[in-house]
Amino acid sequence: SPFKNLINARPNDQFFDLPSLPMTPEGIARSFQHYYAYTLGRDRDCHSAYYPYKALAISLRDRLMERWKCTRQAYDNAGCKRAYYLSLEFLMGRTLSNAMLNLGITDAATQGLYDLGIALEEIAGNEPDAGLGNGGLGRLAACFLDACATLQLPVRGYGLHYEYGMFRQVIENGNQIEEPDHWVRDGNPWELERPEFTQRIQFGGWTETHKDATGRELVSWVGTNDVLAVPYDIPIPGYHNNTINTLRLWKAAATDEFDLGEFNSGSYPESVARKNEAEHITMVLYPNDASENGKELRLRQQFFLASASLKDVLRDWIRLNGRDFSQFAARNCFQLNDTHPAVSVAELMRQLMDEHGLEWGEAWSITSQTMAYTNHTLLPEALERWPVRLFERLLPRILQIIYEINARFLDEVSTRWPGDNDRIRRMSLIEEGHEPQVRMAYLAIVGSFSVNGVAGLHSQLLIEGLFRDFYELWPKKFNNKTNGVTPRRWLAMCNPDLRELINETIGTDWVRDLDQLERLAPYAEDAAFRARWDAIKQANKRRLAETVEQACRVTFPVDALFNVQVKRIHEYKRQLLNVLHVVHLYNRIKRGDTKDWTPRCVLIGGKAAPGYLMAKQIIKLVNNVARVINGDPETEGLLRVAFIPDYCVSLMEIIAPGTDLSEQISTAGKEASGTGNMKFMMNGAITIGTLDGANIEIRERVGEENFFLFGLTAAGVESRREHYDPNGIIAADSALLEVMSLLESGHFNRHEPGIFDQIILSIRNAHDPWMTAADFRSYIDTQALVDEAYRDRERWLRMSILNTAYSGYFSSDRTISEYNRDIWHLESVLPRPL
Ligand code: T68
Repeated sequence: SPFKNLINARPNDQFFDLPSLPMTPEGIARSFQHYYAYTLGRDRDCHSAYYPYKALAISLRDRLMERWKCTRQAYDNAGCKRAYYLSLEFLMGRTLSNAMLNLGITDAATQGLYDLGIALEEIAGNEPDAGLGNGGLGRLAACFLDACATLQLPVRGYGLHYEYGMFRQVIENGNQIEEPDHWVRDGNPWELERPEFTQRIQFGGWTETHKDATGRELVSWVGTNDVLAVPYDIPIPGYHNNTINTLRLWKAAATDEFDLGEFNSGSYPESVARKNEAEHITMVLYPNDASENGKELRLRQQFFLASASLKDVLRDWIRLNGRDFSQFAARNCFQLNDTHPAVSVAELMRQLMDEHGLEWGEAWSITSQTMAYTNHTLLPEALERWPVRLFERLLPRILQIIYEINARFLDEVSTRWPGDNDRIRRMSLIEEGHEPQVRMAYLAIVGSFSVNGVAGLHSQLLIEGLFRDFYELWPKKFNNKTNGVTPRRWLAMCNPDLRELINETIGTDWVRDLDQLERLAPYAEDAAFRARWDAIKQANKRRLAETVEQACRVTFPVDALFNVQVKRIHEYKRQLLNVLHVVHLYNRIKRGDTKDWTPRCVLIGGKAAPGYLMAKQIIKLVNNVARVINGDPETEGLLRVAFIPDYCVSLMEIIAPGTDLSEQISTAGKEASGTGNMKFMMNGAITIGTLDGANIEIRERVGEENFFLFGLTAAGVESRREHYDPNGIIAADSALLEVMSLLESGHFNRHEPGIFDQIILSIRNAHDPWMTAADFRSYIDTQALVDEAYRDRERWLRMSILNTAYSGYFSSDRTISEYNRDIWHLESVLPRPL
């Protein structure tokens, strides 16, 4: 595989020697002391733990800077092809520990600080998460950047510098409260402001057409309200290889032009206050993970990212190559992370034609050979459509171009299928109707040379369903790229004890060649190895139990089965099914049916979109069920339930290593891939899951005997819909009937009558799209098999070891090398010291 070549082509394992910035304990301690005292101006009287964090962060940043510059220069000198990952979200989490790991100075820094009487772990916990994403899609972008840098690929991320990231979730009386996350309030040592690369972005106005000397029609977009885009660069270090790639985040700023009329009429303060409007564009991340809200500000964000990033790339092209664009398509590629940046298709056309003088044909050939689109969902409510009217007002020139793309595209369709008007209506970029809308997914498909899904089943369902017409027209455009996660953060960094055991057993190369974990498989049969594996899992469970105790005031005994479901709260992910099982276990305890009982601790966490009422009620239900169960003396030593507030990247770093059983229980056909499933697997958790998303591939790799499968298949779900009878199912299954009766009796909402009525109705609804009742029996029977397996300690440990051993495929290095092999066609470039 080309992946192997990329790894073998990476000879400079030695870090550059930068004598003024030693990577030794003494060198790091000296930097640390210097920044603490002289840059931050703190001394021993300062008790805030934030400043030691900041002093260490700046010390590390120094050691990134020179390598960062060398990487940039190496790319420029190589004149290589480059790719750009365009995403409205990058869920980076914390940077410090990851930077230390990738720079190979974790031990030196730990020692250097220790010599000053400081514990590194205490410092690292003071870094706020960079929560510039909702969930899987945003975190995938972050894992991809890590893999690109590790594979030394010239890839730059482009995103938005939100002032407020994903809201902080607080639980009050069992309800979710959202609090703003002003993550940069105390400054961000990891970003470098680059005002010299500021771009000017247009909004509003109108278009004017005129002819040049040769009689060619030129369009200008005039009368616009412009906003400045100021870039902030964040370094992305590769693993032990001197490469530092860049994530460039754009922040909106007002121009210094004031409305003259207002200025002269004495409204100076009002005129200055108008600056706010411009700066609002990057104020806040939209917290919806699976539905479009259609807000104008969101479209502004999308265009702002597209326009600024494309201008930046074209400016760079001209700097290095002059105004000849003939080789542009051969040397650039834009990967669109879902349709959120899809307006890039029309904006690149506009810049090439209106700003750089290319003809339509040349511009289209460049655009359609450089854009590639990744789809992350099949849920219809998540598919973006923007009202034509909004485009007309906000982006009039872009709308013209979309119309022209559509006209030419529909010509192609009617040539291929003459007279098939129904097909033309279905495939049009414009959905007609009372309020005509632009279909962003179709714009992305028409404008791209590659369209991919994120797991095998998902990619298959895309071409059979949602994108079927387009697949018939262009079958070769469509491909699959099964997701992956970075083993640096999600194993080597978050599970240091396991890392050391693996290093001792199979050496250290696995960190960038994760397939090597397979060499652990034979050790599943080694009792001494299993004992060490067990001890590490126990220690990680202790750490997780402490976190749960602190956050939820619930005690998790570490010998119990730790059963975890953490992810955004959504009906299709079926946290509700998990709760039904918990209530079923509670029923069994109350009934005295506790022979051969396996003690269980159930942990659920995740955020609900603020406007998603059903998801918020599910959170409330989990909390109420937890309160009743934990407060009932009969459950002591048998069952514990907790909802952990404010699930985020840094929490997952504690949760994944301490989990025994990973819940991946979405309705089959609905979860595009899942990536949490991969993080749990890497850390030796066993999955209970449906045949959905990447679960299917996980099960294929680890073997069916090491995976707990249950539930309907995607095809089964669809064929079941017509004659789905949840009330019949409930009546015929005494376990489910008892669970429903307990819920319906108000046992979990004694003083809050009616609050769970909607949830109960949804389960009993014959049109329940998520078919919770249909999978209940299979789910609880499979959970019983889990209980049995867990009681056989040695069997469980074998399964755990094999899950880690066969998780290599789910490295984002594998995913990225496939993107590169099939879509980007980049070569690795190695930086050299100057
Ligand atoms: C997720 N999507 C998929 N969307 O649900 C998950 N959506 O199966 C997959 O593993 C992951 O993407 C990575 O491919 C999301 O996370 C969003 O967050 C989102 C955000 C804004 C608008 C729509």
